[in-house]
Amino acid sequence: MSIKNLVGYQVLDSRGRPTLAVTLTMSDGSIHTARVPSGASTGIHEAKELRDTDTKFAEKYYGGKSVYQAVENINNTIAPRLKGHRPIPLATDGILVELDHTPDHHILGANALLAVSLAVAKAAAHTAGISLARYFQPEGKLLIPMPMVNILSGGAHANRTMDIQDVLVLPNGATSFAEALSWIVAIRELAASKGAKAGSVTHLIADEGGLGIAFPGIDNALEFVTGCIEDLGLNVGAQVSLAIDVAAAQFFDGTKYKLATQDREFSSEQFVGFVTKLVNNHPILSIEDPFGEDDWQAWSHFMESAPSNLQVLGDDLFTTNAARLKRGIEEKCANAILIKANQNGLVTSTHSVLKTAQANNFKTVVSARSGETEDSWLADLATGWRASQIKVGSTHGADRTAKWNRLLELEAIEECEFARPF
Ligand code: 2PG
Ligand code: MG
Repeated sequence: MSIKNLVGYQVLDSRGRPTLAVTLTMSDGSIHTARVPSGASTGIHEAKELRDTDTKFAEKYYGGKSVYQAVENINNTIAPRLKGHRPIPLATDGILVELDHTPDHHILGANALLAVSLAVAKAAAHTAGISLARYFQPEGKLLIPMPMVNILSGGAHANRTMDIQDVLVLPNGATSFAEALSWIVAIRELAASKGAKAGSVTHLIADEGGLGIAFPGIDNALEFVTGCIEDLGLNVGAQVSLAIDVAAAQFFDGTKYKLATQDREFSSEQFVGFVTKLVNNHPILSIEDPFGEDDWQAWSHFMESAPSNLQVLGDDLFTTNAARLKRGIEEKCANAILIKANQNGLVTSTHSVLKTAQANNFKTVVSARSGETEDSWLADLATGWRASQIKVGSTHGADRTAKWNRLLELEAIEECEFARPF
């Protein structure tokens, strides 16, 4: 079976902004569509997402955010080159790299490359007669990753109601994905009703489906979520723990960390102290991006005294980039990596970064973006790649539930086990 046709076009993401889709038709008539996500708190070292800011396509209605240039790159440059090829991700991704060999894929756009790369992966799984998850792990039990789920949103995802971006929960004591999800839904429901009783607006949801409740300080937000877990009779620590995405690059100006809601600022060294106190005072099992994306020293300094069971997770720090991960491993800056395919640009090279992390005993957390679509490939990749965790935002919004529901489906229909990384 070979690729008969490939068509790129613009669709909308969960924020109502343009993003890219590709529909690939195979010689057997089967059709495979993939849609790419888009971040808001993007790291500066991410692969280049092509938007029509200055191109001939820029038009006022989408405020420079349209992706027609990337569409043209798919239809005029990539499609003619891939037609007739068999859908073999390593080979076709190799052709994509030949067409745009720049490290950040700024010529054709990482969004254009990823849409094609994903559509080919789906076609490859179809050709093999198996699910996309199975395609990456043909034998043995699949590993359903542990969900890390957003309860409270702040930062760039919720009009900066909190300085940090997310307070999340990790159902580390759950024995199945279905059980984990049931706990999380209960926590989020209780958080919404407690927040509403305290006078907050909780029926409006943030970019990733979380609650944008304003708290005077980070400690208050963490205590609030801990209280919700306790009120449900769940054991804090043994069954459910906290995780946070500080997204510190959003408030680090290269010299100072500035917490605007508290009107406080910290030097890099002082912020290491602040973060250390936070993780010691709360049941936090995972902390993401506690420091700026190029403040490598703060990361390694923090790691020296961080609790040994704490997951220190690099998102903007690593941007799913092999060279940055290598440096992080060498300098002992973290012990886990967030994996986002669109930070990298290709399915196979994203997988390769994840495998390097696994080989170096880093935990891997496959993650959605704050701008998502109803596509569910992320669930299959995370499962087929044996990632230890998956982060998709909260439990509200079809863009989020598409992934959770696909994981429930995989758990029901495939031979699976549930990841217990902690
Ligand atoms: C993050 C992601 C998802 P964004 O920082 O981890 O929560 O946000 O997609 O906006 O970069
Ligand atoms: Mg992040």
